[in-house]
Amino acid sequence: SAAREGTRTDVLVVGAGFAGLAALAMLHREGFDVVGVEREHEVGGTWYVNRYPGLRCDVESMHYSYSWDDDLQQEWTWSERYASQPEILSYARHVVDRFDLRRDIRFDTAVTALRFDPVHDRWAATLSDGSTVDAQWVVLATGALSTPKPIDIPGAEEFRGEVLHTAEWPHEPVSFAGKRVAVIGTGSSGIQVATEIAKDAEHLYVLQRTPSYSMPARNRPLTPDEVARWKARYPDIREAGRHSLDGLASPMTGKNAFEVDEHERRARYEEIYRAGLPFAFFGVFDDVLVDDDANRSVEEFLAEKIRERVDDPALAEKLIPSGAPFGTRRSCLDSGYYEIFNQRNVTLVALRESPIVSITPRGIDTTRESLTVDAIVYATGYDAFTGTPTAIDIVGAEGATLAETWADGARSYLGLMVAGFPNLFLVTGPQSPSVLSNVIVSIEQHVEWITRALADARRDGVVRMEATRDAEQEWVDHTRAVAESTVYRDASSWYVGANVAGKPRVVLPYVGGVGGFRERCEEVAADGYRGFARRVRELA
Ligand code: NA7
Repeated sequence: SAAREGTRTDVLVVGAGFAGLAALAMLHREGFDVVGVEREHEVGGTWYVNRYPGLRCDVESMHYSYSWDDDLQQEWTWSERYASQPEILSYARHVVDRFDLRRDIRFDTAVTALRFDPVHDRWAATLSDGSTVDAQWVVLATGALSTPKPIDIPGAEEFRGEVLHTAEWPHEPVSFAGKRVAVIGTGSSGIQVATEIAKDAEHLYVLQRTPSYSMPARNRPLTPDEVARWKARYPDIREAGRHSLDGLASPMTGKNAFEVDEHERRARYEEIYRAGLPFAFFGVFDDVLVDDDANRSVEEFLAEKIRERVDDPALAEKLIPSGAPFGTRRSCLDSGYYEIFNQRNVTLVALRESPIVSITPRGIDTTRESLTVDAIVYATGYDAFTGTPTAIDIVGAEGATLAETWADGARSYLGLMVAGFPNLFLVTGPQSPSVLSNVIVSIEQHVEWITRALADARRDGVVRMEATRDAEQEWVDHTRAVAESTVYRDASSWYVGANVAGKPRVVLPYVGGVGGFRERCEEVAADGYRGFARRVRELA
């Protein structure tokens, strides 16, 4: 509409997922004028577009929720230990309504271009409906896993049956009863969706290139008592999470794996496994993510568990990961995944032994066989961290696009800003802990920091803020050094961009933990935003 053309605002927030909603709410509370833009029809981000059967979060629901408003956390009640997608989406809707954020958001609208105007120190945004927004600040709350990786299998467009992607699931229910189905991919999405499809499909082929470690979620309804106990301790639980390695404050022994005897080591692993807490393996011993032998002790434990769950020993071996250290590929939570391979209607297709040659009109040809299927479900993952921001035509202060700036690998200062792109903030950006933590804790920390930076800028008359090249380089070097000192040096997953052809290898998440990262961010802010150039408005 005409009224919308040329909107002027303090802050443009791109995306209305969990990061965008937090940004809208906190900036609002701080008195900023905010415009939110969301390409989908509803809030929720990944929890809106991902709606495949079996989808659950791998962080416990009591942790996977905002902590910045005590009334909110006290009044909302999760029904299950690990929330399903519909319940997480209801929570996002509840938040948007409770804080009256909906009227600030333009739905079904994408930001297609962002141009920085160095004369006025403002961003000009072009939206997909042709309108424009002129904003002093931009917050890219576009998610770390929000652009599916392009389908890179020859012949994919030839297939005449039903085609589904876990990240673009239809709104109408999909029935697999009586169908022959192929699921391609065995990351979190593939494992969850295959487990559900195995219940109805006439036949399910699980096409596995790289196996993941998975463990039972032990999901169950939460009892009113345990919810009440948890809520009573919420302030302490949240505070502990904020200063921990993983945002969850999973218990840590403070010892190295081989400082304890085998009996005790196993007992610890059993405890974590029985509790269904995948993140707890990372810090149970100080050296699990650092020392190869310590790491292998977790792998051996989990491999044994897989062997216990699969009847056919030869098949079990194919389902056990090898090659990349535990933790360098996302470990998964499942609700009966390995057991589906004991069913007669499920076949594992090990692509390491027989790679896909091409997709055909009727199915999938591997080097060994032709599979005829009615439906193909792609669970092939994302162009993580960089896919969504580089799809927007963003031109910074010196005329370079963000895509050009990141051509040799994504870089940022503290995951928050990119040198050359003043007044543009990222949430869960590259080199922030984000996906290696309870992402809600990371989101809150980033958004709180950004909100305070903007409030301080307003107070100080700062109109332009940007990361210096030196500070950015130092942070990139630091994050690389931290990664090199851990098993992440041997990662070959989307954590390092290895899943997308031609993507430069950079350790994308900061592996040093959320607590240390928070401290660093606090220090920087307290030290006059060290490493950021802040320019004060010139008075005429
Ligand atoms: P992931 O974890 O990236 O998994 C994608 C899977 O798809 C993985 O097993 C890939 O195997 C497989 N894949 C990708 N392309 C192909 C081709 N061409 N052929 C065969 N197999 C392929 O994505 P998810 O959606 O499961 O999970 C993403 C995150 O969302 C997850 O970590 C949670 O944080 C939530 P590969 O490893 O490349 O051999």
